Amino acid sequence: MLVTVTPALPRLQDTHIADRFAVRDVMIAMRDGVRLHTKIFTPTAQTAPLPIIMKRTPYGVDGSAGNFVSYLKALADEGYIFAFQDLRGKFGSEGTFVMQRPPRAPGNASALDEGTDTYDTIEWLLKNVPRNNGRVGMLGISYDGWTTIMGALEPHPALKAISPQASPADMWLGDDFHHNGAFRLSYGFEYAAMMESGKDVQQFAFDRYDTFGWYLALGPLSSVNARYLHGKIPTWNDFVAHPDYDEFWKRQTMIPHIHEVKVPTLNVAGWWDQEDFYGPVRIYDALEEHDPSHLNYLVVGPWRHGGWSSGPGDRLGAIPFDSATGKYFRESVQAPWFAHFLKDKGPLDMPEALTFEAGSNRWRRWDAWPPKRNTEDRPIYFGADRALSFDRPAAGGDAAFDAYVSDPAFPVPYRQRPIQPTYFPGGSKWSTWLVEDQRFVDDRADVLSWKTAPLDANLTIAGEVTAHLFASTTGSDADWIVKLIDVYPEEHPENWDLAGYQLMVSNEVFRGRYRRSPEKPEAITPDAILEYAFSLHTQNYTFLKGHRLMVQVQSTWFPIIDRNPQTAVPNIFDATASDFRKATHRVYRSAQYPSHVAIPVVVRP
Ligand code: PG9
Repeated sequence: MLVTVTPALPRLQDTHIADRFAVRDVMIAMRDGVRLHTKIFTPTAQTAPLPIIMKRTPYGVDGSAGNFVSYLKALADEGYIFAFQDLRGKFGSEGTFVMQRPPRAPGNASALDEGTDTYDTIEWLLKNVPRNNGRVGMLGISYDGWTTIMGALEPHPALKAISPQASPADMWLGDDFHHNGAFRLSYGFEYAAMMESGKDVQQFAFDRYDTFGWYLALGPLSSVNARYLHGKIPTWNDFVAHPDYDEFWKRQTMIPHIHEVKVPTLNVAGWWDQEDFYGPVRIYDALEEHDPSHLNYLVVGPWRHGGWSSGPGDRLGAIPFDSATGKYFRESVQAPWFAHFLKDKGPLDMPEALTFEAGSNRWRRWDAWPPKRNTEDRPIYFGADRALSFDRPAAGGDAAFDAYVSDPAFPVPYRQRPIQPTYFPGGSKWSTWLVEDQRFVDDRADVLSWKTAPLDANLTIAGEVTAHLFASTTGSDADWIVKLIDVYPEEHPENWDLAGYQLMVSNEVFRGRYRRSPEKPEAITPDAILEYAFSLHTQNYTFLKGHRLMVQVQSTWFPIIDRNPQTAVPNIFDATASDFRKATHRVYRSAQYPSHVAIPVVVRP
């Protein structure tokens, strides 16, 4: 069933590279003798010693010259030596690939991890690459961002600046593979198969273009190994063996290893990152707890996963941003930041946190993220007649609610069908699904929406958005998905494509069985009204005058999230078809059970 096709990630043209760089392919021996394939680009025009910028990737370095066309163009124009390396077991490198190889335990000096491979590589580069100036920087997006932060936990002394971009931090709590314990089925399945079917990357061969029906026909998750993977994909087997937040997932995250900002760090995230938004902000937060010298920075733009690496970034899907945010990042943020720390160029004009405020479409500079001043947490309450307002419900107990039947046999699609395979070579809407118009599900009986009146003034939020649901189910487990939405006015002559548009601003899923503990799932008592409080992450956004705020609640988001059987079973990966049952879900909106979303309103601009 698995076939090799073109690599999953797009390759850019290798234009003019031969004229600018001398390119060397080398095999660099690590401390255990395993050799890693590394491509080194040395600028031919510069004779002065230069810093080295390094990127370590599981996606193959043969097309890496494409980086100079856009992502690393401004850096290449500034002048650096570049080194791109295949991780252990991938493409030209020897050894065994381990998905998110955990950092070694403190004090275990004989163990290997991505940090030791980074250290050994830097040691070799300093000795063997002519005309280097003894300083190294590291950067990368997503997996390559993760190798960047892993390389800085016990850094080589020559590592002087890093930019982990869209790096996952915790694969169970909030990044690619799970969110709050809810399994990211389509991503987890397709990514594991892609990375672990061979040394290269291989797309799973679906028998259809719209995978929604494929995942539905799969039935219970046990069919994956029974019918397709046959126990051969280690990461899939790990998903099955570790449904809860156990030591396996806790060993993988680098957060407990962060006790100090050892290297100046530029953290980068995208507000509409469909893969890793939790990670980069979590890493920033963890470093920020130990940053007396102010070496830790954050940039968040209006981007999809890695959207800052190419193109102007003046829009995402249908949403315009009025300026070239990606180009601005590459030329006016990333390049000067590295030049400051690797070439002593300065002064550095960079605030603690730089965020793009979509809606008002401007960059904002903050002295803390989330801001500590000038914002107020304000609850917006769900009310009768699907109204949403700042007024807390005055009356009612358990009689004021809205209800829907959640049926695992008829799940809500997370994006408009057809749902192409995630990294479909023929093009996939995966990368922009978070900005899709939510009207495509708004009229479903199993999606509840509440909305405000049109705003009479702009309303800006900056900071963390949280959901507080008071809800019950007739089943014994349930997923709760909460979406905060900007509803554009029906009258929108400046851009009719956006008239009435429902743009998701914040969102998250919570798997009910983990309400008390991520480690120990518990059945939900049928019909009990319970509070589910969870973060919808930070955001900086302006809801413009005339727009409305909307909140949608639903219990399926398929197939990005696997179907909750709605019956408590010990391990959902072992659930059988008969465990999947319809349930009636109630969302309460009364004085006693005031479901709401708390938003951080900027009270002084
Ligand atoms: N989101 C991808 C990933 C990173 C790390 C582990 C698993 C997946 C990526 O884009 O690299």
